Amino acid sequence: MKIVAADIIVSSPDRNFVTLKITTDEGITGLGDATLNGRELSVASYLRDHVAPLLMGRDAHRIEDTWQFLYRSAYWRRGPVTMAAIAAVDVALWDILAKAAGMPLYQLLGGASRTGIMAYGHASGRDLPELFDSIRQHLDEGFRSIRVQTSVPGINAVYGVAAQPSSTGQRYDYEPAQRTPLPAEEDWDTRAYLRHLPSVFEAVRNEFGPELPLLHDGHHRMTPIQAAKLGKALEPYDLFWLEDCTPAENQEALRLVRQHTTTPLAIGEVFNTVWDYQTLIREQLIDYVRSAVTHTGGITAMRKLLDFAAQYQIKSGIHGPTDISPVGMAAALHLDLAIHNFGIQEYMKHTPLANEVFRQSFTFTDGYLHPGDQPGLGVELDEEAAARFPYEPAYLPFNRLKDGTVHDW
Ligand code: KDG
Ligand code: MG
Repeated sequence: MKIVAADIIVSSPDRNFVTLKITTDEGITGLGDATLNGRELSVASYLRDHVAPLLMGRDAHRIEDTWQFLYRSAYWRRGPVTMAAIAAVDVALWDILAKAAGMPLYQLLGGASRTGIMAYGHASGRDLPELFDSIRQHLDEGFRSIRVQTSVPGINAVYGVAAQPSSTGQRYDYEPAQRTPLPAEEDWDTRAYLRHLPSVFEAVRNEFGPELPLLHDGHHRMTPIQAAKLGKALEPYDLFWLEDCTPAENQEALRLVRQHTTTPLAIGEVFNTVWDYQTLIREQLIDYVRSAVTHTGGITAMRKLLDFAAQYQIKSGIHGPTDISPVGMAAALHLDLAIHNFGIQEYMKHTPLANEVFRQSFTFTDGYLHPGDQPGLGVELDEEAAARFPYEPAYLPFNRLKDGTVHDW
């Protein structure tokens, strides 16, 4: 079965998505998600200009060989653009293989290890009443695990708080990338955040009781000692995880955090290879691997990463915000269902417009996701619908401290 076409489709149904469609001489097509939020066209170009020509005539069955060929023959390794492009090819080839076998992808990955995939939703509020309403709404929608993000007195805009206005005057929502010619500037004050956050978790526990799994995303903003202090302060509220407490490209930083707190730690949505986790996993400095299938080299690489993590009782927590397209989300769900060391899956619903472009077959029932039993990934791309929504430039925001210093966002 030879590859005869590789098309790159850039579409913007409410937000930008980059999709790779590989076609074989047997007429089977496969989809891969190549979306890199705020840098979409660089992956589209990498695929169109440098990868698509190399794929022509290759045997679509040879997934591992194609992965190694794309990784090693570029000479220049790793990085989000390269690894997102390789991931898109990898996922599209797995989609083709599973369609050719007439099976849902998870069957080819070893079959289901569970009946459903526990998912967490994103609750947020500018104050406690708004936050409590948001948690209740998520519980009503069926979520049984909840991420809690909150505004902080003295800070104008904080990542993850849906109802705050964005710089374009729209609801900030869960879609921080804004269609503005320049990245929006937000503000940050770590001391104010560290003072405020434990009181919010105390209030949430008092209102919703001890059972509900609660998560929080620190979004890379703390130094190691600040992260250690926060982890310790949150211990009474029994978090499922504290995510991205430091900018973890410095893996050693997590040693210090770990020495001070038993709050479980999740890290890795900005990582793109197993090498970014080497120290973190070997020294058991984290509890959950947050990589996206789409940013970390696809199913082939994620499987190896999660098998490595499994040797240290570290579990998956695959990245799943709305900048992961329904194609990338489906890939995550097939992997979640098959692996043994599954932890939890992030789930943010895509907008109705995005769902017009991507027809999905995964389900969400009573807190659990399932990828469905269609052959392959179970996602179809409506190319006519995709063409109705051309690319629009959009940037993620960035932070400045009160004195004007640029800070991690
Ligand atoms: O594009 C940036 C988002 O993917 C990121 O901000 C989302 O931190 C995130 C999360 O945990 O979903
Ligand atoms: Mg995150």
